[in-house]
Amino acid sequence: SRAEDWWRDAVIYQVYPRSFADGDGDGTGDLAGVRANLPYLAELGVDAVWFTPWYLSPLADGGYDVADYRTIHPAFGTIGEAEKLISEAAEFGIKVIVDIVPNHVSHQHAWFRAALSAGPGSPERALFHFRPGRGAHGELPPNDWPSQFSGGTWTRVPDGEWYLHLFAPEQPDLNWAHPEVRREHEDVLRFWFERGVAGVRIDSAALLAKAPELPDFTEGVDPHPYIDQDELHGIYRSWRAIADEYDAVFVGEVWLPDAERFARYLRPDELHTAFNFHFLSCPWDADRLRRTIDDTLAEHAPVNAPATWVLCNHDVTRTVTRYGRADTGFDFATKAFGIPSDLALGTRRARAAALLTLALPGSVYLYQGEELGLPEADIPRDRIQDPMHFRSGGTDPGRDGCRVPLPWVADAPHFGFGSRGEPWLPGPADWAFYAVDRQSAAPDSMLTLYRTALRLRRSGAGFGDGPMTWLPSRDGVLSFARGQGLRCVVNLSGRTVELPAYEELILTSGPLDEQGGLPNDTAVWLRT
Ligand code: TEU
Repeated sequence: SRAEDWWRDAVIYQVYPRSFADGDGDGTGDLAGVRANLPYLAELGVDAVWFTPWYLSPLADGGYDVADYRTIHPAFGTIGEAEKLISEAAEFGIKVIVDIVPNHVSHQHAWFRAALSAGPGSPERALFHFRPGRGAHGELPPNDWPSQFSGGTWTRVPDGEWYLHLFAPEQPDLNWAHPEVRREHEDVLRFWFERGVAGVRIDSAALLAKAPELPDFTEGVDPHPYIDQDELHGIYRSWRAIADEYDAVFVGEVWLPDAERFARYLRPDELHTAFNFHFLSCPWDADRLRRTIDDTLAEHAPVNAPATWVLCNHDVTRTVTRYGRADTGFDFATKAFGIPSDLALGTRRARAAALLTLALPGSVYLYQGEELGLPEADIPRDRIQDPMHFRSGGTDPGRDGCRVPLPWVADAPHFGFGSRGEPWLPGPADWAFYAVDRQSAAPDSMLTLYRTALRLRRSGAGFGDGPMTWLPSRDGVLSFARGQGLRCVVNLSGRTVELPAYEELILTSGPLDEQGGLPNDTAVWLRT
């Protein structure tokens, strides 16, 4: 592959700026905190950093409610500081990816405020989906669309009209049939490409276009009125032309169960890559993992797009907690309080999963704290901030448990996060064990495992993009070969298994037994 195709086998680290590091001590993570820790990211060995939204926002949905794309949230920093960060990161060989949320804006965005005051029938309202209600007095929502969060998708304004929001009411959906919406987003892309970003993550990428009449949704409706509309491809083709001018890449949050429909976005004139959510939601089971890996590679091969491997992000239960549960798969619908998890078991599996994902062909996304093996945190109910919690009527804990401040220093207030007072979201009091300084010094820590694995991967050892071949193995064991005699073996069989003959033992996720056998829930990298 061409040298500039860095993204085909990149390891990309997701920063949730609010919780990464608090540089100015005000309780909220910020760009100063990221800049101060660029050496940490460089030592970890990542190729790029993806920042979840860092723009001006009332933070009704953690910044996925953008009030102005050309302003950094003042709690995080300034545009000047973002520019500095981008160039300082480049000095460490780290690229920057920003997050664009084209489906909706904040209700505080200038466009929506203007639409509210301009009233029904105005050109300002045409940028959104405003409609009269149904029922004798317009008291019923204009259609029956289900929300991506719990609760309805329509909110009524004082003059009687309703507006559409697939997510929270603070996130009005834009009307992508409007040329001004397209023009503005093309400008926003250029704004960030001009500032040196190497790529853009596209939020909710398959949701922006809506069937023009906003027809009712009924179970099994085909085509779906707002997922995966054909118009999207024209939008992304015009975006791609802009990205190509700057050699920038896209990663789409394209959550589609159908492999063929998914692959239609991954084209030389559309998106370079998209997140692989099948892998993220796959249970810890050898057959299921193998099938998911095969399906993923099969759907990417015809379009020559690299696969992406994701175990975790800011929306889902932390990996070690999920893998320590009886049900290790991830289902958006079954989040609840108090699901028991065996963290020792989950950690063992997460370590094995790290070696598995980093050995697969394609790019890998790491979510901040994954390299520390952080579990999902319990947030006291009165401190929960995620709208998903409130919109579920309080039954769903929401996503804050994976968004707490990172622990940096074991023996410092708030584990060295940097806040002088209380951080915006409380972290567990017993996380000294997970702190970066403790883990840096410990040869058997999760951080050391990630640092070692990423260094090996970067050294051109033979992992990254390129073919993989499954090797014969016992039931419950995943064994595959990569270039240069590399082999990855993952044992999920429930008992210790013998390793195949090898020349060099490169890395193990846990100690082998006395006879050199591979214990259950561990993985190795070998050279044969
Ligand atoms: O998520 C889109 C999406 O489909 C998720 O809402 C998912 O269904 C949900 O988070 C279940 O956990 C993106 C962002 O990643 C998410 O943080 C935002 O809340 C959402 O868009 C709205 O912008």
